[in-house]
Amino acid sequence: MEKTITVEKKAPEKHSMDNLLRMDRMPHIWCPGCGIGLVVTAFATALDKVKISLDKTCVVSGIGCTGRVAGYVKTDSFHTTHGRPIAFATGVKLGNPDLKVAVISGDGDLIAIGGNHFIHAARRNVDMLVICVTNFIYAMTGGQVAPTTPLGAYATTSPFGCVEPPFNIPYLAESSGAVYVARWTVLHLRQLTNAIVEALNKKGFSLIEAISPCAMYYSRINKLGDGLDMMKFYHDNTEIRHNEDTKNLDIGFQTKIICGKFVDRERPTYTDSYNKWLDERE
Ligand SMILES: Cc1ncc(C[n+]2csc(CCOP(=O)(O)OP(=O)(O)O)c2C)c(N)n1
Repeated sequence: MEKTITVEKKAPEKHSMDNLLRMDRMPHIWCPGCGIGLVVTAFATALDKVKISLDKTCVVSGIGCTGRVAGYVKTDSFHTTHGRPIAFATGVKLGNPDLKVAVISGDGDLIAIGGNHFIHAARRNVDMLVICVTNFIYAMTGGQVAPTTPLGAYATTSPFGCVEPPFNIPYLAESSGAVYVARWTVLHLRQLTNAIVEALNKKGFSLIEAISPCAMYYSRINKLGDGLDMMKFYHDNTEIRHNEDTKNLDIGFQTKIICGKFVDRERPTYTDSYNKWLDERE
């Protein structure tokens, strides 16, 4: 007699972040050992903790590996042009001030081509959270030198080592007017998540720098091993110094990385100042 085998069809397992991430877009594009996924985890966990309605949240990214984040979060989101996420985010915030606006993008996108938008949004204190994923290189386009590449580090466009001094991003943010400034590596997932929670609860321009391995380009050309080796490096070479003067936060090639919360202050936001000005004219 012929045997009939019945296979029970199992419903696909629900992921714990199903309500926060667009699972239909998985698998994501990031390379093994890349840290951007950890930033997304920290951001999604923070969103869950602050209990802001996803309908009231908007994520904006530029172009680059990090720029892909906007496609994976289950909020309204914009994957904008290279260097312009802060300009788009400013428009979103002014168009609908009730929205919580977060920009998640790369160091090249935000600080090189988008550097002007960064300093002016901080100066105006536009109410938004900017998470800058610093991997020290232009990753998506093949490892060109970035405005964060440490002195002496190799990149495809600096085959003899980078001769340009890199930006100290927390110092740039503070001097431009940011009200909240912190830096964590992706190894510090809990602290990074807590910083995002704090910044989401804050009014004004907040900057969180997330130091993240690029195991494909930065590590390979500089012979730093794989993603795990970079995480071990963070483990052994980071120092937490809350309230450190941001002038002291330069990052050299494979030197100590100082993490912590450096700035937490109040200033009127752009919309506050604008509304006040309008009220006074009426
Ligand atoms: C106007 C414009 N110039 C250049 C590019 C090419 N480009 C795409 S991504 C990128 C660099 C991305 O680097 P970064 O922002 O550091 O992000 P990562 O890929 O490292 O996450 C560049 C130069 C582009 N898409 N548009």
